[in-house]
Amino acid sequence: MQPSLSILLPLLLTTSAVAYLLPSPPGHYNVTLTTGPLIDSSRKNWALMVSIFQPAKCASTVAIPNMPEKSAKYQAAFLSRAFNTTAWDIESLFLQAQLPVCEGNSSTTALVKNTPVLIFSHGFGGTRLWHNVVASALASEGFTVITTDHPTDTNFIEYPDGHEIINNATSTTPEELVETVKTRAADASFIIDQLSNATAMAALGLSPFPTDRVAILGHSLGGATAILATAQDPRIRAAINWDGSLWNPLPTAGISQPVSFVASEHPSEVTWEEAWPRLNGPKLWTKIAGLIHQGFIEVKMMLKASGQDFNVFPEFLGTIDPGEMQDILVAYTTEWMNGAFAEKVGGPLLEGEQPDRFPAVSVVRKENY
Ligand SMILES: *[C@@H]1O[C@H](CO)[C@@H](O)[C@H](O)[C@H]1NC(C)=O
Ligand SMILES: *[C@@H]1O[C@H](CO)[C@@H](O)[C@H](O)[C@H]1NC(C)=O
Ligand SMILES: *[C@@H]1O[C@H](CO)[C@@H](O)[C@H](O)[C@H]1NC(C)=O
Ligand SMILES: *[C@@H]1O[C@H](CO)[C@@H](O)[C@H](O)[C@H]1NC(C)=O
Ligand SMILES: CC(=O)N[C@H]1CO[C@H](CO)[C@@H](O)[C@@H]1O
Repeated sequence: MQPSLSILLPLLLTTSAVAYLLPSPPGHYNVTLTTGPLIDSSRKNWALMVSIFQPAKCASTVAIPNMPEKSAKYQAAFLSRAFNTTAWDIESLFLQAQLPVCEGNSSTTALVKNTPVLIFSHGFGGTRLWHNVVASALASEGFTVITTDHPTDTNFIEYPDGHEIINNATSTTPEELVETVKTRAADASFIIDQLSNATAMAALGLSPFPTDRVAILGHSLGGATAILATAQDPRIRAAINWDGSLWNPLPTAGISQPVSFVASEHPSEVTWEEAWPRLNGPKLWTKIAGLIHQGFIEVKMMLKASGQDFNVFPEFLGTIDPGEMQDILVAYTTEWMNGAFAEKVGGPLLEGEQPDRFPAVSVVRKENY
């Protein structure tokens, strides 16, 4: 049942005016964050804004804005429209969120070298900035996590030179989505090209990354992007799709890399059923109770971190505790990547031998490992 607005409003206004800290990454490492553009001159200077989360050991962390101010304001207005409410003080929620990171340039910060890489692709009309906390959590497990915008459809992109891209599309056709996913998959392959390019990395103040252990993860259309990119680019060694319908046909020969599908509570996914026989490697299809499609966006995590009731709007955000959701996503993603890179997908969690660890997770299908 939807809480009445008169109850909600005073609660939110009293608690959200001060800056608050998002959760520290839970893994073995602290995390540094580098943001900047990667520019593809072969595609008319197509410019991807990326956030690169790297595992590190550091003496102290600093709290930085979770999003630049203009982005925070845009996302707040965007989600107020999407959720059809003005009752929520979502602008303060977004503006006041702080992310704990190591100072990347500090002499007391030691980056972990030669880490595997995970590329993250957001949903249609979303932004990479909706997924900072989970990206940071995954990085703390020992991965370099790169979240990217896609100029095809990211709702708002703020570049360091001050220019912006606004994509305000509210609807699209299946044919357009097929083309969008193709461009997004090319974005992922371009990022992998750039990772080993010392010039491109130096422009971000980074050293090149090894690209022999790269995986891709995405939410919604980003999940479809992950699957197409994996079908096309053999450098990608594992794919994880968070609740994304597939729009593009898979190659007849299928996909050989390990593929994991993570479903929200919505009814059985027809395009996944069709794709399943073409997944030739280890494959796992899980479902998370209490999670709905938009629930992967970190709004509930922000509500919880700022001390507010996070069970507002269950119809938009689901009922699962955001901390529990993140623990599930991080554990399964970490195990899936480590198994893929070791060419030995398995272990108690992925074998379904730890049913009590995450009771919200059920295995729908599992094969080839
Ligand atoms: C948005 O909310 C208003 C008032 O609560 C309602 O009248 C309207 O139908 C809603 N619009 C949509 C698209 O749900
Ligand atoms: C470290 O980087 C931050 C921003 O990333 C900058 O404000 C600060 O001046 C830098 N410190 C040094 C010592 O370079
Ligand atoms: C985006 O679309 C919404 C509703 O369709 C409109 O209210 C809003 O002003 C638009 N924003 C921009 C920046 O064009
Ligand atoms: C490396 O990146 C730079 C800067 O983006 C670009 O000019 C150059 O063509 C790239 N080199 C290769 C081999 O892709
Ligand atoms: C695992 C790790 O390095 N944790 C450190 C992260 O940073 C804080 C300081 O802000 C340390 O207290 C932790 O030990």
